[in-house]
Amino acid sequence: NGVVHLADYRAPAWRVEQVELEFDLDISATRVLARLHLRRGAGAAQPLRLDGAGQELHAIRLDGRALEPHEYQLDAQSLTVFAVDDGAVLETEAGLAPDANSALSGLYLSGSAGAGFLLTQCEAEGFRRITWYPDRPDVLARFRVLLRADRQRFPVLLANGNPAGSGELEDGRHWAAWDDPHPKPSYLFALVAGRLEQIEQDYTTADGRAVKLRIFAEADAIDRCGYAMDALVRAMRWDEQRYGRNYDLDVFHIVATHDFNMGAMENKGLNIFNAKYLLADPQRSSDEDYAHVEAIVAHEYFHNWTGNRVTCRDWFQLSLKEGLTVYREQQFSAEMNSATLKRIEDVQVLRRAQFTEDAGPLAHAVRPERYSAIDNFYTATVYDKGAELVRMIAGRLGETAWRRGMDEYFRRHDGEAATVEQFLAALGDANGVDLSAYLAWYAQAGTPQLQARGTYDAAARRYRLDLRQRTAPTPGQARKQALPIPLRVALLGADGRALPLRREAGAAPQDECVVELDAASRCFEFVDIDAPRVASLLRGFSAPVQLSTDQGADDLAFLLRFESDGFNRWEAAQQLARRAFERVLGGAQNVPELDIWCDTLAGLFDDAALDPALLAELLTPPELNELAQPCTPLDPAAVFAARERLEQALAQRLGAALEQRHAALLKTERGGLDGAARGRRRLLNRCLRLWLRQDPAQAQEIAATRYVLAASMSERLAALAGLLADGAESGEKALQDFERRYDNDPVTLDKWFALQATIPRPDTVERVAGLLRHARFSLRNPNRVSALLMGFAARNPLAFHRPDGAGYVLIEQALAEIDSLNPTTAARLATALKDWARLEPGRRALLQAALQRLAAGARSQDLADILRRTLGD
Ligand code: HT7
Ligand code: ZN
Repeated sequence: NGVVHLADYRAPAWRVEQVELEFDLDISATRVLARLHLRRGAGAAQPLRLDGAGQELHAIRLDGRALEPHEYQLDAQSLTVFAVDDGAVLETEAGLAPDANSALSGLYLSGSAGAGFLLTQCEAEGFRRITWYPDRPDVLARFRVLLRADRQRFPVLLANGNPAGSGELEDGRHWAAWDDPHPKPSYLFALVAGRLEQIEQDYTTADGRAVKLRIFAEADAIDRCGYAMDALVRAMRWDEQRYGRNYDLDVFHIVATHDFNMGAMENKGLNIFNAKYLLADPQRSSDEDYAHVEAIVAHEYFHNWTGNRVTCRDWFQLSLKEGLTVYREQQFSAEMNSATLKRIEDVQVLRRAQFTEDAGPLAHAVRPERYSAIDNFYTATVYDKGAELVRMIAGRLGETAWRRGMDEYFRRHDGEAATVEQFLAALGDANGVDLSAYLAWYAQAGTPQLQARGTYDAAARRYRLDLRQRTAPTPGQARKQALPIPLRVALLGADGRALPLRREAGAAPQDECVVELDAASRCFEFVDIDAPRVASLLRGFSAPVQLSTDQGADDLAFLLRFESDGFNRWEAAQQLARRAFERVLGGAQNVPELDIWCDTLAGLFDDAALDPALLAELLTPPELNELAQPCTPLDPAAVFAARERLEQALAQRLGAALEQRHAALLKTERGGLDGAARGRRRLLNRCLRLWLRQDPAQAQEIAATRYVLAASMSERLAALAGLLADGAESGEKALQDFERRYDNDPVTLDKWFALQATIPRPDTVERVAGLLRHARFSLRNPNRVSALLMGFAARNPLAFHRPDGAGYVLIEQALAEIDSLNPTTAARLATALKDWARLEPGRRALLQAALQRLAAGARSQDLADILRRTLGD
């Protein structure tokens, strides 16, 4: 049935010591010669079974002798050779058609046949679409690669490792050889061939290696690669300083493509990037784009140690490299910018993507126990919850012990394929700590609900904190166990200052304590406490849980005013907004929580000491899909209307101050890329959005001007989005202008598609249907699909869930088509339909019917897997 189980893992029966690959590259007919130097692996002698799909076998030789048909067996997914000796050399010759590869896995064409270039994507199982091979991460081999191609058409020929020669051939062809000294699994293989420009920078590692850093892109994009180079250099230094990790080849190459299934890929020495996450320039990129480029360049670079030097034993261990690398990337970004804002953003991503995943039919453990399509497990759970687990463990150890543990992990497993158990063992052993209790976090799906109750005994001067955890059942996991939950706690006094905390009399006082809940419930006591006003719990979001407390709206308002932990200050605003939202949604006319939320924010609005970026975040209630999460049955239009009432109330409460602050910010220097300028832009944009609600006529006029005179893309986008949400005439004119300006630039034009897809109006369905026919739109391109269709289905509940089901039909039809082109992209888009069962009956029936029709016709295993799990079959 194609299901792979963690419990069935067996060490490979055959290993590959070395592999030589020769490519004769051509857009429509590439030849691949593979020479595998084989070694018997674990277990009794078994035939050699290699993975392989979608290619033609032209020749097969064992130790130089052509094999007879009865000596091997070829089917659609494998090649089995029956009698192979230890140390044998197997040669195969394959034929591929890169231009016919619309799945973008294996060897494929980016761009047009006339002008595009060839490249590969092998994670997770793309290498088997290039040649027959034991395509599993625990087979590590040394790769030598020879590329041959027409010089005019393919002047640049790149592969992993160090350059090992190049030269001319007859008939205008040339060759380049590459040698990677570091044994690696096949998923890290890459080649790139085509007409590309490059920028270059010299780098010397802390241990003295001279490295050429190069970024390659097509001619019209190369002048937008400078920021990525800058981020790369900073990431390399940071990994040396924070983790003692040096780069280990003579070159480090990055290539940008417009045709890519994910964000980027960490192939050894040859990272490949979705252009969206590599290109940046002040005119065309928003602040968010810059942050993405910095984070993703760093992420892929950090994989060189967490992923490449130490890789995964099997795909169940995916979070071993992804969770750990996301955590390292988050640390890096926090240190480059504001740590508080970074933490807020990380938690926003977690709540919007992972908590919703954990609460629905696609919930799975960070280390799942089975899969039928591994590409469907590159999820928020594996990445973002995985990073939270690493953060908890790092926090549990403390900074010095964390570094000691990581050093030990690299020392033990460099050059190996490891497991989560080995990771925890290395971290624990290095510090004499047993971390095995954290394994349960990797095995158990679902977000723990943590209940906290505080009581103060004034006579005994004791504060008692009662904690209780519970995790609701998830598909296939009915029973849940208690998890270790570290909780950072402070008690604030009436003046807002942290009270000295002691767990026992005579102990040294601390401003903050970490208590670890290691059972279903427990109580913790603090002694010698004087007059606590409020507890600040789960500071910095110290564990990925949903916290509920007995604190009232006044307590939250107090935290919002006085809490010194920036994250928890923001969290108090979020909780207040959430409570107001719940009352509004329940139909209440008089909502004290709403008044408290607005009044407290109004009190902070003019606080000159408050970071403008943080203020902008404080002024923003949780997103629709976060608010919608607890609602069953779910009426997306009602959720939208209730959130609108919050925004409206806040805008009215702030009144004329919005226009004034907006005007004041306009007079400041806002062009730069530094944190202060970015913060001012963030607040400027938030003020404009609220002002549009408070005084639409005047604010629309200003927004239209701001669109034209914008000092940056962030301002331009905010002005345009505001106008479009309001349905302003000037918004349509600005849209036309945007299209004209960026018609030739796919990365920027995707913003235009996404902006329209997310206009919160019912008739956006017809707009999106029209855009599907736009000359620049193509279902073959994952970025276009993500901008227009994912934007619509995942970020526009009002239009997507239109009661007549037109939004569902639109996505259903597109999905059926994408499924036959690119299964990974189809499966990802289908995850936007996962919440059907929570909808109110009318919408639920319509969406369920669309899902059932799709499931009946699904062609790919990827889409079929998502639909089957979504429908609960
Ligand atoms: N490790 C990379 C994963 C990836 C991928 C997975 C499935 C299909 C296509 C893909 N492209 C890249 C990305 C990362 O660094 O996390
Ligand atoms: Zn990664």
